[in-house]
Amino acid sequence: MKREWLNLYFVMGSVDCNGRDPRHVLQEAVNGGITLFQFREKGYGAKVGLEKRKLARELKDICKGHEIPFIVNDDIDLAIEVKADGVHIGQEDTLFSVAEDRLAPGMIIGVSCHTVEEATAAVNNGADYIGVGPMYFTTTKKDIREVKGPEVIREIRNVGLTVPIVGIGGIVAENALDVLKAGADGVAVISAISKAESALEAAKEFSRIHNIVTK
Ligand code: TZP
Ligand code: ICP
Ligand code: MG
Repeated sequence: MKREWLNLYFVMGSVDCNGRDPRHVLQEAVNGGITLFQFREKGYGAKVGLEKRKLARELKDICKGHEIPFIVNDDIDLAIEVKADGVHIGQEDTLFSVAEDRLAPGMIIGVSCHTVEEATAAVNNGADYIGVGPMYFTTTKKDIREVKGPEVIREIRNVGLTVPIVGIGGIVAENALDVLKAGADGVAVISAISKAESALEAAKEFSRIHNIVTK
């Protein structure tokens, strides 16, 4: 996978969009410059079964025209069915080895990590990238671990791990630069884009911030 795909990673499901059409929100985010998308259909009121699959296909089609890889959160069956570009798994989700066995060769596997130990294990397993968080407090995910801030990413870099990393959790335009400066390749964001008055403007602002570190 390309490290640059992590520059601005938008994660979203229908319940994250303040009642707006998730297809519209994703299209705006795409126009605003997101570089990767994860379909995370979770929480109270989330779609299941056929409805979830239909939405996954529609969102994947939006990404396709813009060369934005489409990642599915946790649901390996769905990822295979819609021919997603990869999956994202948490520490409590499907085992890495099980996901790897079931997915087509070349599919991206991202893993949520909270500590240097988990990051080391994920790299040894062959993770393509890791998501580290929660960077800051968030109400988007109900079962979050302890908030440790960007320092965890610095620790992971300090033990010599070069794996592609995104920070996640409570990231907004005002703190994104701290996450990048700690050694992240990019930021993963839900509400700061999905619930923004304009997902387009929000995504543009995050892209602008990422450009500060690459220039
Ligand atoms: N994993 C750790 S924090 C989080 C996930 C999925 C939620 C991030 O959402 P937000 O709205 O960007 O804080
Ligand atoms: N990191 C990423 C990138 N996605 C997630 N869903 C998560 C951590 C929990
Ligand atoms: Mg980057």
